[in-house]
Amino acid sequence: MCSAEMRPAPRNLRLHIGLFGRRNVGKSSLLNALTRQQVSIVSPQPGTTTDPVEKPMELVPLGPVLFVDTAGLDDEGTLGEARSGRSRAALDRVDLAILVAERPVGSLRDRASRGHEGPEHPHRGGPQQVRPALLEDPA
Ligand SMILES: Nc1nc2c(ncn2[C@@H]2O[C@H](COP(=O)(O)OP(=O)(O)OP(=O)(O)O)[C@@H](O)[C@H]2O)c(=O)[nH]1
Ligand SMILES: [Mg+2]
Repeated sequence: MCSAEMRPAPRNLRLHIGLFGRRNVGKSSLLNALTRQQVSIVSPQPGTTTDPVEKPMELVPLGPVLFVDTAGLDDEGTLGEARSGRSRAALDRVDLAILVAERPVGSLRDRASRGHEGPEHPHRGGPQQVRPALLEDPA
């Protein structure tokens, strides 16, 4: 039998952290990197995430959190507007919103690191390493 200390924190006691942004900017990839799990489906197809995806985690040193991955705020059409409406509703609910955005193509940093050649990825400055430092074991 679990002691009281072993029970997961109730949902309403967790810090709710939402990931928001346009379609295909890497919201789900960031969630998977932060949790080091395949929580959300990632694909090059814009509009892959539809309903909000929730993942409870113990985040050092914050404690119990609930990550919320969302559909793109720029989704279009009847279904797309329903999806982005759910994202906006999630934006109203969360305690902390992380805006995920693309690095502008041709930024000074890209140009410096690529010898003024264009980026390999049409929308981004190339692969970037996401370091989930907060999830590291305290040492
Ligand atoms: N080059 C590069 N590609 C990335 C990066 N992050 C994500 N991707 C790629 O971008 C595409 C979209 O990634 P997702 O994580 O599904 O993006 P999303 O914002 O969740 O997309 P939707 O759910 O459609 O709104 C995938 O092909 C990823 O592999 C990055 O930092 N650099
Ligand atoms: Mg997604």
